[in-house]
Formats: sequence, structure tokens, C-alpha cells
Amino acid sequence: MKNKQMKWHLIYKASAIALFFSFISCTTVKEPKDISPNKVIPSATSIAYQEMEMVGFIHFSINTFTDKEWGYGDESPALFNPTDLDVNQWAEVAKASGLKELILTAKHHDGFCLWPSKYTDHSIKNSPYKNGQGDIVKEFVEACRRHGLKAGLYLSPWDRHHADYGSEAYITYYKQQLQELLTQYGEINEIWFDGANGGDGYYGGASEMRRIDAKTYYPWKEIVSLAKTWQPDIQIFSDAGPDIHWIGNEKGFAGFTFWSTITADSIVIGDINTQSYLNKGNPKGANWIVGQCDVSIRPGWFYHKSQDSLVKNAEQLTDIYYKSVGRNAVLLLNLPPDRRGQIHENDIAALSQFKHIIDKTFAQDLTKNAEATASNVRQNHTKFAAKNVLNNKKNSYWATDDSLKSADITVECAKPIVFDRVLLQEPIRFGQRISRFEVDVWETGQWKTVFEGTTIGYKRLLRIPVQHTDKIRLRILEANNTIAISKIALFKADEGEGYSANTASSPSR
Ligand code: FUL
Repeated sequence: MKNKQMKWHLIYKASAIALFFSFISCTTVKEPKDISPNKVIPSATSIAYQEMEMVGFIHFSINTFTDKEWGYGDESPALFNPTDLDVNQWAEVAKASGLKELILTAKHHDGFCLWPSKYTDHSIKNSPYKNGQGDIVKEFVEACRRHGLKAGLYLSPWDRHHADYGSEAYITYYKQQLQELLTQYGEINEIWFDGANGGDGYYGGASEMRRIDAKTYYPWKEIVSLAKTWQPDIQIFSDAGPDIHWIGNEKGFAGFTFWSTITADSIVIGDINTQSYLNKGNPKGANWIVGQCDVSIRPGWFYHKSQDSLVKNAEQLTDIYYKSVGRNAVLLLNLPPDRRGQIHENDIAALSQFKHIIDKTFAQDLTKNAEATASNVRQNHTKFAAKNVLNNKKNSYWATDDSLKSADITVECAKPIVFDRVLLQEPIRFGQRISRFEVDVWETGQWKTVFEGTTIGYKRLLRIPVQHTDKIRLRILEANNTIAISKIALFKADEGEGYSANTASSPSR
């Protein structure tokens, strides 16, 4: 009897458990899978780098004291004598201007080293600065850390001082210096390999012309792998990446069309014929490499007193911002310290106005309380809902069903708004997809096209004439994979931008 009771008890228990589980599986709606990624997608480190948006350059070296842009290589280290060097000021100015990283010219083309390298005497150890006991790389990296900035270093491959430049011995020297920089100062976040290479120079007294074969002289693959061994998370910049690439000009402008993909193997570092390729990227590129737009706040990369009145003003800096950050790239803005060793007051004034303008323009997203609807929502599921483009959740996005080649999304505000800036973003963790889009506004009972665009990528900022409307529509016309958008936001430009798409000769460019 006892056994029979036990048996019934067990059967009862088992069916209750089965019932419970079938109830759970009926009521839990399974979250659909994300859209499938493109063949080429960014690493998490590349996304984090792109999200920094603005980083800074510090060109400071012997040229600061000789009033040159490119030292010949015969300059005496005794000339390097900043009277009131303040690395904290560099970091404070950078931080206040919204830059997330600084990159210092540890060695420029003239070969002078801002750290006491044990492989050369052509360095700070033979300068009056701190009686030859100084190490500006160390001071710089520590100041960046103190201020929560990432720290990067520029080590010029070209060296107009070194006697062995052009031979194998120099390559050994170059690797030794790289090792010093990447192993003696804790975490270094970026290393910058400049493309300028070969020409006349001092070369240990030879004073001659030396040309190298850019294709074969530097063992770049080995250098990159050494750098990654010494600093596993470092981001490496060069014309060909592997992590960050030059944008093809020194004006700070990415192409109107700009893809984050290129085929790195097709690029020879220092080859000027690749400038247009680097400026546009390549939708079929095999590698995801973040585009970086370098530009100086002054005409020169180094400080020259004669350029104190030629500092780019806030309007010019804002224009650069739209053409770099606003075109899916990262802005690298150079702030050259003067002979004191400090960023000049004029540069600080321009920077703070620039920051103020950008902050004001983007302070208020006018789509607050708006609704979004789309011509198609993937699987009709809330995970891909149109309204996802309006929230600030990092990973949410609107997507369509796979079969669609075009689609549109409409944002309707609760009341009419006045705006002239549009922010668009793609969820780039799945790759970069959009290659043609248009933006329309609802005006007197019909749609009017106000912008015709190509790429979007991580971030696209559009400057359009002032619009008064309550409805805006984004039409995606071409994409290389399932259509997806992560953010749409609308803003009214601060007057300080001094740019009006109404009067600009080519509003969309
Ligand atoms: C160039 C160099 O020749 C300039 O002096 C500067 O350092 C700039 C950032 O890169 O190629």
C-alpha cells in the first residue's frame, strides 16, 4: 500500500513539473536573434576607439625652439629648453576641450628624443631641461593618466639625425626605441607611425640625400606584432592601420562618402597615391580600420610665434568637427605647446569657444517625446522597433526584414520643431551597410527632400537649412545588408557655428 501511494505521489509530482515547464515555454516569448553581421566588422576595441570621437596631438620638440617644421637632424640638444613646461596644462586643456586622448611626438623626423633613450645621445639627456635628468614622455604619460586621458606616442620612422638611416642597423635602432617607449611607461594606448620618409638630412654628418624603398625597408608586419606583444591593447596608426588609418589629408576632413573598411594589404605606408582611397575608404575593403582626421589648430604642426594670430577660430574648428566626427571618423587635433612648454592662450580661447558651440548645438535633442514608425519592422518584433532610434540605449536599433533593399522611417514630433542638424548612426557592431539615403521633411502637406547622402557609419552629422516641421523621414535607398539604424536625433545649431546651409555654396557637402 505504501508503495502504491508513493508511486502515485511521484507520477503526480512529475506531471506537475512537466506542466510548469510547458507553461513557461508558452509564456516566455523568445527574443529574436540580432541581424546577421557583415563579413567585416569592428572589434570591440575599434568601436571604443571610434566612440572617443576627438583626440589630440602634441607636437613639441626641438623644432619648437628652432622655429622649423622639419628639423634637418643636426640641431644641438642644447637648444631644447622649455622655460615653464606644464604637462598638466596640456592634459587640462585637452580634457576641457572634450579630447579623450593625447599623442606626443616622442621623436619627430629630426631624431631628437623627448625621453632619455639609451640608444642615442641625441635626446633630452643632453638638454638644459632639468639638467639632462628630464623625461618628458614619462611626465606626459603620467599627466594623461592623472586626468583620465589615454596616452599615445609618435615615433617617426624617418630619422634625419641617425647615421645608419637607410640601412638595416637603423631598423634595429628603431625597434629598440619602440621597445623603450612601449615597455617603460606602463600602458600606452596608441602608437603613431608617420608616412613621411626619406630625403635629405644630417645622417650623422653625411649630410646627404637618402631614399628608402617604402615597400620593403620597414618590416611593418614584425613591428606591428612587436608593438602588440609589448602592449596587447595598443591601437596602431599608419596609412595602412592595422587599427587606425590616415584620412589622406592634413585638413581634418573625411570624404563625403566614408567607409570604415579598406584593404590594408593594398596600401604602402607613405605612398601618396593612396590619399583618395584613404579619404573615402572602400565598401569592399577586407579590414575594419578606423579613419582618423589629423589637423593642426595652427598652420604648422609645431609652435611658431608668427602663427599666434593664425590659430583656427571656433567656426573653422566646428566645420572640421562636422567633416571628421560628423563623417564617421575620429578627429585628431594638434595643439602645439610654445617655448614655455604650454599651449598658447590664443589656442585655448579658440578651443573653449569651439567646445561651447558643440555642447550648445548638441545639448537638446528635439526628438524628445517624438514617435517613430517605419515602412517595415523586422519580424514585427519590438526588438527591432522604429522607436528604438529615439532612445539612448547603446545596443538598441531599428531593423527591417532581410529581403528589403530600401525602407523608410518617420519621426513625428509632438509639436512643430525648428532644426537644422540631423544626427544618424548605424549599429556598426554588425558592420557598415548604408550607401545611399535621403532625408525628407513634411512641409505644406507633402514631403520635401532636404539632404541626399551616401554613407552613415558610426555617426553622420548633417547640416541642412533651417526647417520648421513636425515630421522628418529618413529613406534608406541602398545598403549592402539588412537595413539597420541605431539613432536619429535632431538639433538646432548654436549661432556660434557661423555656418548656414542656406547660404553655403554646396549645402550637402
Ligand atoms: C606629417 C609630418 O611630416 C608632419 O611634420 C606632422 O608630424 C604630421 C602629423 O605628419 O607626415
